[in-house]
Amino acid sequence: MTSNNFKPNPEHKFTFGLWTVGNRGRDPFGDATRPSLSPIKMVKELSRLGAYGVNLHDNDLVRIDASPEERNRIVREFKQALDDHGMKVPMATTNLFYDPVFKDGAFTSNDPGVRLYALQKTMRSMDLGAELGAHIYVFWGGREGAEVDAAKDPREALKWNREALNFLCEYSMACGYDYKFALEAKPNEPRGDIYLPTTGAMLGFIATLDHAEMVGVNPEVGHEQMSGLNFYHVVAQAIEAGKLFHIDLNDQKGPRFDQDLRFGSESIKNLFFLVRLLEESYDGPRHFDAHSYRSENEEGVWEFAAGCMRNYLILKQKARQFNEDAEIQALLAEIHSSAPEYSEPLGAYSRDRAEKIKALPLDRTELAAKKLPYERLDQLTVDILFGVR
Ligand code: GLT
Ligand code: MN
Ligand code: MN
Repeated sequence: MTSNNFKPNPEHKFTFGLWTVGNRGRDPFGDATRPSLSPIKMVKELSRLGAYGVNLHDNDLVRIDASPEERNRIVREFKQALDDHGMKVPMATTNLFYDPVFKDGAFTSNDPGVRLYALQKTMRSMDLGAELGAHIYVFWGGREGAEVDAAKDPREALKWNREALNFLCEYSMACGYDYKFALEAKPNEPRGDIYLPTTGAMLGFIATLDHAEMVGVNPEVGHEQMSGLNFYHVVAQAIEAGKLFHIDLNDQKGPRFDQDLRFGSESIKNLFFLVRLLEESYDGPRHFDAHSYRSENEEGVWEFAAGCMRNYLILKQKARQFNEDAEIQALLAEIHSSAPEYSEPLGAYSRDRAEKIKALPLDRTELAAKKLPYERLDQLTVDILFGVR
């Protein structure tokens, strides 16, 4: 199989954050290892590689202290670059974590002045995203957490967070922006603990919002793995709930600090099932929220970006192979088979149905004796992933 089989094009809807390919390799222990790239250059290079678009925080494009004139000039030039290279901005978000003002939270800061500033910054950033054509708005509350639980009541923090999101849903509708909000969870880092630490917690919280229908989730591979969770299961639940509004694809070496590694570089089997699931039941952008190793120069950054897309397309091809494999399909049919009298759907409760179930001659020894050839099934999956089948 030649590499041409895995050539990305805009129909694949691959997107990258400006902060991802723009990552300069800084970490808490070391400074930048590569020079900064302009947003226009990133648009150009990503388009050349076959991406569909770029996503951004307000300050990835417009620095926090920019004058209105400067802001307008930057936006005009950026829009021109998007047009020139046929690139979209499907998602926008707010940087509510970098500036010192957010040192103890944005929407959940103890200080009402900071909470208002966070709201003001978000509304302005939503204006910017709408101007660039975004319809998905991500909320990653990196500073919405605590180290010192004596200082903040988490119930208060949740209420403040809810009030802010309710307000912003109304703002979006009043402006005719047509945004879908996507909430992104992370268990910790940069805070000792971040509130609403998993996508499951986010789903519970969303149900308490005034406009729950406008709000879904933006799960990130590494963030759920930091909590020791199975990302495939996380995403399946979000899809089943009709709440997968966006996705952050990357990779991670186990439950440690957030690594944002190249998609498909580590968790190959789990991401294989993920891609198979996304291809079956998710239509939105495939966004890579990852960055190149700190040891790379600019050339390595484009290698990294191409690698994310390539790995996705390889896994997509493997998913097709899995679905078309006669032996695998026969095994699945065997695994899912059961006596016809037990195969009708459970259906809604009725007294009659309950009585019938209670009277069934279910023999647990017979049920337990059913053969489950999972070893063979899993080995065939591994053979496919290893490329020997
Ligand atoms: C930041 C974070 C990501 C979020 C981005 C959106 S910013 O890089 O690590 O996981 O998705 O705010
Ligand atoms: Mn993310
Ligand atoms: Mn991350």
